[in-house]
Amino acid sequence: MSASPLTFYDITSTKGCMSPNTWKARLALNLKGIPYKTHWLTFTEIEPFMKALGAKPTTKKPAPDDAEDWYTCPVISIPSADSSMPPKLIEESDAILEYLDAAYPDTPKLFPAGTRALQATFAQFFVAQVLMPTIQLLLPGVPGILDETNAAYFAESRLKWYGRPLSDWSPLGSETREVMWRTAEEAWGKLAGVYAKRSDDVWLTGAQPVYADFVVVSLLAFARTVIPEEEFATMLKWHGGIWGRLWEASRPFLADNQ
Ligand SMILES: N[C@@H](CCC(=O)N[C@@H](CS)C(=O)NCC(=O)O)C(=O)O
Repeated sequence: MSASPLTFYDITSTKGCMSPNTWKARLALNLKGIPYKTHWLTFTEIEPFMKALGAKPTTKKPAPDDAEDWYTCPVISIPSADSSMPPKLIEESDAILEYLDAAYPDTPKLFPAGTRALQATFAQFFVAQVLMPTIQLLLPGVPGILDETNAAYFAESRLKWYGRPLSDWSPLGSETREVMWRTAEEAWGKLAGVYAKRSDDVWLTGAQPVYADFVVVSLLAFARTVIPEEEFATMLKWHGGIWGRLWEASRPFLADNQ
């Protein structure tokens, strides 16, 4: 491990950190109190920048661009103790969290011993049952927090990949959006049922948040940046205010000014 701070590559917006995947890694760095400095990139800067840095793509782009590599954030760069050696790069949010647990063993654990498989199962449940019914309310808000070039990139790429203009997905004030919110509330209700089984007041496994909690909090953090304030406030009141309490407990880890 090197003494100089690591560099955290994140996506910029008018609301600061916005991406749920970069939030997950940032929440982990903040929880662990690891010094880092953020290098902000716009969406259109990511691919050329990551290629020049020597970072690996994390996946292929969605169809019809699925022959092309997809360079994404977050990525972290850890300076080598020997300054003549290149920094170590870690791409992909889950890989970053696993690395941080291993490289900083004296900090709070995101994967306490024996929980990795169960937490992976939780994450799969969350994506299928909670994120999927919520995401169509969130993604249309992304262009509104980007500059003109990046708003156009985001809207055009998503139209190509998902087949419909983002502006048609869930227009503000529409009946469609109302119905989607009711479906999302039910989906988050299933998650509230899971959280109801924990013994601690807030986090899933005890006094500290773990990976699975940050999977949830990172989607809330994304939602806060891309939906109207009133909608976010309503989410926090659902299911007896459980998400509001989770959000409040997350505040110490939500800074994005490092
Ligand atoms: N599995 C990856 C996914 C990362 C990802 O999809 N990042 C998005 C932001 S949420 C991105 O960088 N997108 C670039 C683009 O849309 O061109 C991870 O967890 O890090």
